[in-house]
Amino acid sequence: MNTAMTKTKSNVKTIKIIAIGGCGCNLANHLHSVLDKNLQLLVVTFDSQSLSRSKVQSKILLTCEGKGSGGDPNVARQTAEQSEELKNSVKDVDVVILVCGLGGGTGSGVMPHVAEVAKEAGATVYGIVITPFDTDGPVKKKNAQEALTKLRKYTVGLKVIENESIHKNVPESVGLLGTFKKIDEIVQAEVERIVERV
Ligand SMILES: Nc1nc2c(ncn2[C@@H]2O[C@H](COP(=O)(O)OP(=O)(O)OP(=O)(O)O)[C@@H](O)[C@H]2O)c(=O)[nH]1
Ligand SMILES: [Mg+2]
Repeated sequence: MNTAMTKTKSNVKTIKIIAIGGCGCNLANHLHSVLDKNLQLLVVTFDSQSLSRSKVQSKILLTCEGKGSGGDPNVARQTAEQSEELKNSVKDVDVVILVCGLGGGTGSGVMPHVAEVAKEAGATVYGIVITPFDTDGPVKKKNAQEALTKLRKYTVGLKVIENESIHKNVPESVGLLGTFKKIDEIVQAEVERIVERV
């Protein structure tokens, strides 16, 4: 291999987008349909139905004695910590972009763990997160806040998109689906911005 080729190869960064939990799976379906097919996309969740419906090819199913997280970030995190598949998924990746909705068990528990492991493995880690609606209640809000605090330690950039404020700013006629569509587009733009920059 000549020097020019070596140089070119070493400049190419491997980028992996990892979408976690129910919201992550939904966002990943949108990203799959719009992003450059060369970008690696992985979905991680406890819900086998969401995974089998997902158009994304790389999938990791987390299992905790056949149950889900029960909405508990600690249960989700402990399950994720035992997954060799998840640990291996961030090896030899230069840039990891993590995407999820915070507030439930899976996203709030698993994303900080993956961020930590990816950083330890040498990756530059970005996060894109959706925060709960007011109607999701105080437990989900607390889960989200705690996850955000952890994520700030492991990410070089953390984009926080608030379901509540986006919902307030879209016309009432578009409803919840319109809000989710708008958020899909914001997440897409953020991924594209990161990919362009690295
Ligand atoms: N914008 C948007 N927000 C979503 C979507 N699905 C869920 N959410 C929000 O994301 C947050 C987390 O929800 P989920 O992703 O369903 O939760 P999870 O991470 O799967 O956690 P558990 O199911 O409790 O293990 C909630 O606060 C929801 O309001 C979606 O498709 N789009
Ligand atoms: Mg879920």
